Amino acid sequence: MSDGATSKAHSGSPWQAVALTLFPDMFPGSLGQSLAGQALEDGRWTLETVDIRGFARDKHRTVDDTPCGGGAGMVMRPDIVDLAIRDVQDKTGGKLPLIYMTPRGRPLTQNRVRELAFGPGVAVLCGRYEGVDQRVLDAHDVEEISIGDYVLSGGEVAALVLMDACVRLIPGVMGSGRSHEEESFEEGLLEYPLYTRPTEWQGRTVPEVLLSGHHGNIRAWRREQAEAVTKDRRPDLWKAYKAASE
Ligand code: 6GU
Repeated sequence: MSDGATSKAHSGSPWQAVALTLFPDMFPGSLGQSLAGQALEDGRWTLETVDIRGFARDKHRTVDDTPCGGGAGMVMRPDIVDLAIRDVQDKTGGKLPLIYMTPRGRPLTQNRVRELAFGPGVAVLCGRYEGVDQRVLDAHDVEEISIGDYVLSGGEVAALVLMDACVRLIPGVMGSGRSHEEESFEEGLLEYPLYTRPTEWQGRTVPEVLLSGHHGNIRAWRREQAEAVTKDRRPDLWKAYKAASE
């Protein structure tokens, strides 16, 4: 592949990910492996970390303090986080959307992933402790995103999730796999079940239709299966799908 590798949307400069974190060694983590890792090596996207602790100036390099009003845990200081954000903005020309990973954020969706993947990249602030002082989030108009209704020990793993979801959409990263259009969520349905050889395994067979070679029947069967599993497991998605198809 030569030319199609770089889309117009990326206009020459590769998709850029920046993580602002107290644990830079957690990157690239899983993104250094497999297709994302190969694409990183190939220069289809870039990843930089900014160590927030590098902006602490006291001798103990303090980045947090106790919550105003009391309560458990510690809060990341606005002045330190602000310096890290300004450093990223200086280095990137301020063109990257700034995202803070937090369970308080709006839920991440494939639609938002697609928008971010086709933009210049992302700068992702990873919180530790109880979180970040709200004033620095307000001052920089930060977008707060959650990856689900459970609590992680910090934003780094969530940032890896967000970046993974984006990077796989960058042209050339997924190789010669199937188009994104037919996969889960792109149509608002969960995926149909998958089978491969052997056609009989421990007395379990592959659904006959998948071995029939009749592509119309296969498509119809997969659609039925996708609808059934979505209806059963995700009434929220099912409702939206029904509303959209009316
Ligand atoms: Cl984005 N961050 C953290 N720290 N915990 C989470 C989360 C994000 N999404 C769900 N739990």
